[in-house]
Amino acid sequence: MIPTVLTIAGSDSSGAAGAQADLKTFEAYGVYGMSALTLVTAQNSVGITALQILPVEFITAQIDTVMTDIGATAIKTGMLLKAEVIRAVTEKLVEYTVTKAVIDPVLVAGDGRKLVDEEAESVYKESLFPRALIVTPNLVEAAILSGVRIARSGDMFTAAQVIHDLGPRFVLIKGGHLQDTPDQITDILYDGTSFEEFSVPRLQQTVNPRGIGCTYASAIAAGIAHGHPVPDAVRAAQQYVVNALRAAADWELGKGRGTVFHAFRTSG
Ligand code: PXL
Repeated sequence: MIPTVLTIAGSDSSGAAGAQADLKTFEAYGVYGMSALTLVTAQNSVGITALQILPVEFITAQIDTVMTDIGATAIKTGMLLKAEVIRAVTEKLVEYTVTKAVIDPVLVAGDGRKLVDEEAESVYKESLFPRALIVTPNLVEAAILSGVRIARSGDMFTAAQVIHDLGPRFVLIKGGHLQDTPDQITDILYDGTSFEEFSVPRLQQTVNPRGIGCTYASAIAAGIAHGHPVPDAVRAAQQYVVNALRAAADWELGKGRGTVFHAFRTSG
């Protein structure tokens, strides 16, 4: 049987981030991808010009309709934005006894601007995180969620411990925004007992590309759906993102920021 993965995320009309990035990643990973959209953006390589949040009943209707028929080996969440949506998604994870949930806590936009209010932050921490197999904050999100100021790599360990105490089985903090290692990026994974570090070279040619957070979390979800242990899925996903970035390094799509080529594995 082919593993099935459901993303609960926003739509990016430009195909770089959100549900589009997730579905492309699932396809590249050889899993069957499905989507429950939380919001729709009018977006291009330069930015978002309009955003429409879908009613919570419509979001849960999408989840119910696929879960009661096809089901999902794993679930990944992206932009949920509103407390009531995060609450509803939590209820669905419980209702369908989802054990493989990858929660990408999208709290800030690519430019670091905060997207969610304090209530949404609390619901993430108190309700959704305890149901997560893994949460995948970037550095800015990890600082918000833990209250730890992250100035150097050592601070990532402290933040990971604080976030792990909220209840997820694994915490992955992505170190890409940390500038103390100019030539490499180190992400850290914590399971409540030990830390594992995953390092890759920092690619210089890619200026602030779009969709890598979504792609990374989706690749982890796909790896987990294939039955791989979380640390193996993280290592493979990190390498997948690097390869997908390299494959799109000389693309000229639009006037703004770059993206990744999800299907590099299958391209000729
Ligand atoms: O990368 C975060 C993200 C997630 N989901 C959607 C987005 C973005 C960033 O622009 O548009 C729909």
